Amino acid sequence: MEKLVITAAICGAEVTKEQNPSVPYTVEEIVREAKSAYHAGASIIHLHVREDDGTPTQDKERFEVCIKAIKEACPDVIIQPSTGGAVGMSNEERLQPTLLKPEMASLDCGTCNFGGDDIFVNTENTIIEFANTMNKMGIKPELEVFDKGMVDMALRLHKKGYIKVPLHFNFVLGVNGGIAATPRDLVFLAGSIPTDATYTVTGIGRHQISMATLSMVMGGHVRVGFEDNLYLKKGVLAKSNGELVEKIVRIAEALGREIATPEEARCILGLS
Ligand code: KMH
Ligand code: ZN
Repeated sequence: MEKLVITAAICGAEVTKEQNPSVPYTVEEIVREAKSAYHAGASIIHLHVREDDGTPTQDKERFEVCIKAIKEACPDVIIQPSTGGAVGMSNEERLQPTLLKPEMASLDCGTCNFGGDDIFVNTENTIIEFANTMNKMGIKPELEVFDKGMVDMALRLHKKGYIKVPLHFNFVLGVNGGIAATPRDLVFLAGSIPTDATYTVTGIGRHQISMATLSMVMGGHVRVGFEDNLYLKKGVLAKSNGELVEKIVRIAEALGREIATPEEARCILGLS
């Protein structure tokens, strides 16, 4: 089986230090968390950034400073800024990190409820605008899928020429408003994409490790980290993103799945 690409979503836009004191806000904290994940075996950092007080931001300068600092600490890691940002941000705000021409960026493939009164809005025209921007900047999109219709949207926009091969999906299961984190639903999603596409699996909250394990068995890749889950196990907060990556690496070893280096991840994902 292909080597395992581990993505660490170290920060997110929603989780707070009140929930887990290790959630990073400052540049130093973001670098600390990226480093811990990288040294544990992550080859991709899915990156959101915050103001020092924790407010989520898509500010270009803040991304620039964080990316530079992460690259100094983890020279070969793949950095994948979010273009999802936080619920309620404008498209222009969300697109700012693409100006830095990162290797990859997230491309959210549809609108969904996002818990409580929140709606994460990604209209068809928004997705096309974001895809066009990434094409222009030479950025590989990771196709974020929160529900099955988003796979169909991505495939339709691929057919129309907006999204280029090789396709790489991230199946996010367990958001309040998205597809449930069940084996049946993951098998359904994985069976709905072309056989030459790659995919990563993100299980939300308590589903993080079980969904990741299932993906490893199925031949998919995995994402872990504070953005999606704050606990190492029931009732025990993770001290770092690295601890979550270490747990995945132990399971991968038990399953006989080798871990991809960033260079190997570039090859698997078709990054130049
Ligand atoms: N924070 C969520 C509203 C992405 O990074 O592209 C959106 C999100 C997805 O996290
Ligand atoms: Zn994100």
